[in-house]
Amino acid sequence: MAEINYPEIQGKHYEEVLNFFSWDLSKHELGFKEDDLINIGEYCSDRICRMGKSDKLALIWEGHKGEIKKYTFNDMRQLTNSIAVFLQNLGIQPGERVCLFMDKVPELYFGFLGILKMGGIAQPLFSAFGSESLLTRLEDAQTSAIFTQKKHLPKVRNILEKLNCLKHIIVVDDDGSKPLKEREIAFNMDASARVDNFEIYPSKAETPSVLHYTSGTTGRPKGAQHVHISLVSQYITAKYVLDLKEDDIYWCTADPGWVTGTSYGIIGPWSNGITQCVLDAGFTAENWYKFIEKHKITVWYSAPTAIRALMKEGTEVVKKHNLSSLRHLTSVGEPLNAEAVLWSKEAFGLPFHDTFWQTETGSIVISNYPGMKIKPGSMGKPFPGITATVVDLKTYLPIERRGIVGMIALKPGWPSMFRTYWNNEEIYKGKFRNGWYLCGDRASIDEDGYYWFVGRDDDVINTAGHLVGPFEIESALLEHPAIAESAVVGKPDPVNMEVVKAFIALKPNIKPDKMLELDIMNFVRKKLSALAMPQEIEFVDKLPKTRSGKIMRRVLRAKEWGEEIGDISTLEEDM
Ligand code: 6R9
Repeated sequence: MAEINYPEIQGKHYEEVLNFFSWDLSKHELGFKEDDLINIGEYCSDRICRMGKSDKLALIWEGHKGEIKKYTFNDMRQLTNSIAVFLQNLGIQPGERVCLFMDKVPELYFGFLGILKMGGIAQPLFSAFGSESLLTRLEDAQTSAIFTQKKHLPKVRNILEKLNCLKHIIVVDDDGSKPLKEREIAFNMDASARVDNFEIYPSKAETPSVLHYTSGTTGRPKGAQHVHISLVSQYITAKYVLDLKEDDIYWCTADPGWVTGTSYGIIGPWSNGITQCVLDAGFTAENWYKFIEKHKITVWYSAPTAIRALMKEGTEVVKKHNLSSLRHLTSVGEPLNAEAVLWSKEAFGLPFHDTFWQTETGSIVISNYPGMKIKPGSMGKPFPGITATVVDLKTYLPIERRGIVGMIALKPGWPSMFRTYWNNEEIYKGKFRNGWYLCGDRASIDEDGYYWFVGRDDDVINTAGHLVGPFEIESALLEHPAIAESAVVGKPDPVNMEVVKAFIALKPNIKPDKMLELDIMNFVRKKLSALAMPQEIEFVDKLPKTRSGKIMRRVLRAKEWGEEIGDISTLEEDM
């Protein structure tokens, strides 16, 4: 085959790239040929070392006490091997699910790659999840092993009885002070024997890699299943949308419990051989600016919630720090308000570039490409390898006229598209119409081809950039002894975009009061997570329902948002 001469596209104009882009460009850059083996763990560590970057820093990690750890690509290569060997010695087989349930410690990042190197399926879960959230997802995936820290161990122990599948609980920070229990085993990564040579699992393009749980409107959370070839998308979008270059110091603020933290907090930057920083500490504007200044961060990937929180603190605190290292800012997770873009230009001298994608898409699909004219408030245009449109809400046909709101739809076929929902082929199939994958979001496209986000097409709540399903919260609420019925909706919030609001009907003879309200809030926080906890509770006598008995969340939501209630012909009776 003749060698194709691919042009360099970094820094090129969007329209120009659109004309010649193909996914083969990414494969070509990665040296990947059809039918080759491809293992994300290998591509992110061994391959980078082979390129002569063994001594380059892969990870600069800072903990909440200000402690710093640094690892080169060679350290990472060896330590991910050590983890892979450790899992093999436990008897974990390729294809088994191994969960990562930790704060943003180095073991989380290297554990992810180690699991992939031995052929396991990595299942990252947010460490703030409570026992119930954890149980649902481990049960569904029939997870064999879990990496965790001492502080999260009680939440795992709580549900162990119900989880026969879970054979190994690997504690990464055990100091021997308290004896471990049944099925628990200690693993100290930094002290582990470094493994220089490991026979990496011969995964192919379609071998399952990552299982990311995401919330839906009804039913249990769904596990979006990804495969190793996803790297082709994550690599090239990290390079051309996040604009990562050899000498960059990159910071992705997302937790790998969510897809941004894996696609662009692990795979994207490291497959490009880029140094990245991780801050495992709570948010304050001061802390964040200090972090950027100290590590001379150049490219920053964050979220509107965080940006709005920074805006609240004002520009005075920005001026106290030298943030001149920053050169490219990007955002994901929720609509990025025009004000936030304008503010960031004022505060940092750089606009945030909005990017749109989902757990299911695995990589950025719509974005403000570097160099593209930014229209503040718009998500930008489809990435060159992505065919996108908006379709009519009823016919699912592309809307030709510009400016009309429809559902965002994508032509399947890009490498990082999810392959199914774990155990749920039915719901997976339901996401496609007329050959289009439906994102579940509404938008319009303007005359210049820019996409403008309108809202979600379902009842899923987007709080601080994290999706929470009303069903999971309602189910937890029903377990509270005082509650007869509940409906959960998103309520507008200036910083988090939405917060969870619960409408609750109590059991007969139970009177609402402040104590009960707090008790209910805590009940959900412990069971699920702080994100899922209702920030507001409204006690009602009964909930609006359809004649067939379905709760009409739409009606409650419209009230919260001051919107038209819409068609209520199926409402049981007048409210
Ligand atoms: C990566 C990620 C996906 C949902 C998505 C949409 C919302 C993401 C957005 C955005 C407006 C943006 N969303 N990016 N809404 N503008 N730039 O967030 O994945 O957790 O699966 O959420 O988030 O509603 O459908 P995930």
